[in-house]
Amino acid sequence: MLNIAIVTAQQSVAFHDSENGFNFQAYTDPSHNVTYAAVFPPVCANSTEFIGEFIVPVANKWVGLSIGGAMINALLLVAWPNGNSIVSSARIATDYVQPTVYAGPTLTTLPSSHVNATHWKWVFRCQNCTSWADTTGGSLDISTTDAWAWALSTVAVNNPADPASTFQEHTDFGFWGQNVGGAHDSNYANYLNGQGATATPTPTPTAPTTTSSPTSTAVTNPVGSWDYIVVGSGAGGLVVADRLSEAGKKVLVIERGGPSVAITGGNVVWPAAPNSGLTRFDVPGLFESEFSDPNPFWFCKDITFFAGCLVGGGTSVNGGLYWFPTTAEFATSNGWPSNWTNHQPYTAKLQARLPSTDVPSTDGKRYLEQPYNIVSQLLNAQGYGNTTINSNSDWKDHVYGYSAWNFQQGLRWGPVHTYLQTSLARKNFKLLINTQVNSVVRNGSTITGVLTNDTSIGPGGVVSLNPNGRVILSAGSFGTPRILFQSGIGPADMIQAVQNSPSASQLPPASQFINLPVGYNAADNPSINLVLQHPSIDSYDNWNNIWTTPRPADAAQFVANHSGPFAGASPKLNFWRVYLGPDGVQRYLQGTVRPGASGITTSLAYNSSQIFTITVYLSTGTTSRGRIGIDSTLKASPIVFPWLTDPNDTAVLVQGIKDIIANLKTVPNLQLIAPDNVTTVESYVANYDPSSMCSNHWTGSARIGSNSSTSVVDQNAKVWNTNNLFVVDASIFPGLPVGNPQAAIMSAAEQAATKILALAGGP
Ligand code: 6FA
Repeated sequence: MLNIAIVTAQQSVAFHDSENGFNFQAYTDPSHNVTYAAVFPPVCANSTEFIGEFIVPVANKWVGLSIGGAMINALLLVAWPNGNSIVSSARIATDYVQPTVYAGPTLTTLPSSHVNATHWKWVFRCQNCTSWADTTGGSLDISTTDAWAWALSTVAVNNPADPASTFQEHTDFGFWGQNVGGAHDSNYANYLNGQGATATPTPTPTAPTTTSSPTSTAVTNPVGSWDYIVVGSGAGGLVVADRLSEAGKKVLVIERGGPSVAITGGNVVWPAAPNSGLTRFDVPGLFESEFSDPNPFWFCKDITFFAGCLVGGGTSVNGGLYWFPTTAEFATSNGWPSNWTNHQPYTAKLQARLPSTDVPSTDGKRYLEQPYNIVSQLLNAQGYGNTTINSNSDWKDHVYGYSAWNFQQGLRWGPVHTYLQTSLARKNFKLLINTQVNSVVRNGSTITGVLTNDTSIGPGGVVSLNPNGRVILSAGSFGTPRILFQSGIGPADMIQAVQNSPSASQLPPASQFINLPVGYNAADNPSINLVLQHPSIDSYDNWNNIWTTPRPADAAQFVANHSGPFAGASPKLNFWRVYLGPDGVQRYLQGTVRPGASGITTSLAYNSSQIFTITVYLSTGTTSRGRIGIDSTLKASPIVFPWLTDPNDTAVLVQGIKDIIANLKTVPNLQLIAPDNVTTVESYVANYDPSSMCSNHWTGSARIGSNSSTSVVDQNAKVWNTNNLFVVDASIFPGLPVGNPQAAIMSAAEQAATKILALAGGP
């Protein structure tokens, strides 16, 4: 018997197919009991495909799906059984007549498809399926809930063996809302390899509703009770936890993920260096390999964008770019309260613990620097100066330099090798891994502990605070809002989503809900890739196969002494320029240059071994904002995309790109590949898939501010209307940093630790 989600509303819901292990958004039409399901790759994967599934009672002889929500001028997929196999085709109709076969998409039937006595099931990969070209053309908005339509017939097609078969008009049809925005899954590549997820993404409630008093859960708790519980071991969490434990406080860090770099017990060893103990996360040059692996367990599976779910959080998976913050990014004009603008002492503390380098290889040499040489010629002619990026942080106008990282000794270093190590050396500090915090336990405005998914660590999975203790959420821009929502803190529609989820029973009584704008003000740097070609470039095989079959000499060099191309990540040069937008607001344009490219759309021929990419970002001053939320499976996603929602941002980005490529012809043999020579910058930006503008630099979803209607935390990073709940991570940032944000987040965490320790009433 098939495990079919029974859906009665005209809206898709999360559906785990226990036969193949795929997690879908699915709709079951109640009159024919046909299920239509779809799952998409992570949004940032810049993909145009999805996996679909039809589960069909045999009475229905053919079934069709319109991902445009109508019969005409939309991509139609139609399938039927033929013996024990499924026959399918993509179609298009420009009128209410027989749809014709449409050549654009590539349909591949996946192995879990079958036909049996009661049902036929078609599981398929649909490539080149998010837009279509007919008389009008159309596309799917992958960020939201789209109108989809089904059609079916109880009359068989005329020639079942022929994918192009004609058939009679459908005997029934209908419509529903397909939640595409919530259907992006970081497990997608696994699904293509036939590996399903072992469970639904829905967190299993593990404890009863609890609004217990501070003393009721503390007695027998095996992990004890704590002065401070820090949730999340990323950029914010590790820094704040170290400073609190340094001050003698008893500190527990709870991290949902497992080990990362070798020093944390990570054992995903690079196949090219099997005896080295070096993991994927230790070797800086393996960064690009994270995005093509079929089993990226390091990315959170319940967030539709890339986010690190392992010890170190984003700092264990990121590109390592590391820029000490500017005065402008902590300015009141960027939304910070005035008591936060003096970031320098905290940045100095960070710098002392975690210095930067722009020569990461231990032999003191730079590698793969050809794109630096090309782009520096362009920028010099545009009046740019050259600097050591972190030697003069405030110089961020008409300036470029070698990429700076927080790598040391040729390895990924970050807060895991520094702050975490000093913390672990203290008896008053503990790191609990593979443990997820679902919510905080509270009596009204007083937090008494956290509710985890591990009942072995305390009664009902609860870990308690000591008297006057405090909880600090450092679970990141998606993770922190989700914990707040599950704790009854946030806008009504998000708490409603929790009420509709399996975690509903864990919410406090409605009388204790705290209405705050959690999830609003979300930001991420809009970014656009330019791809160029020059004969001097080594594209490094576009970073393909570096995990399985790296260039042998380079792998051997790295293993020998942590030197060579693998001692650095892919970026080679970064640049900045300030622009005044049409609205009079100052915005920073930032660029990152790296050998190689991926996902190129161009009409020009090119040599893939000679290409490089300039990614152009908007940073501090960007005014576009989105919203982060959850659905009833508690999956987190940007429910409103944050890129270029303000045309003033678009205008600056367009101008910035035009300026960068203005003098291309001054560098002999330099050629722009994407956009190609028939595409204007305006149309390149206008037609750029918004989801591909993602930079993984999310901020703002629990922003700091001066009142509880426009912000989530106060000037001490304490959640409004609570007594002892704090947020210290990227989510408190009111405006975007000047680019890659990890140094700014760690500086802010240094500052937050000082403020929290100084705040009266604590443990
Ligand atoms: N930032 C940079 O500055 N330079 C870069 O080169 C750079 N590159 C990337 C990048 O290539 C990728 C793919 C990603 C995902 C991010 C990049 N970033 C870069 C951004 C940077 O890493 C993030 O901005 C930064 O790490 C954010 O710091 P936060 O402290 O706000 O959050 P984290 O994601 O680091 O940590 C959250 C932790 O909480 C994770 O370990 C997570 O597993 C844990 N967590 C979440 N929910 C939890 C729960 N319910 N219970 C327990 N733990 C939880």
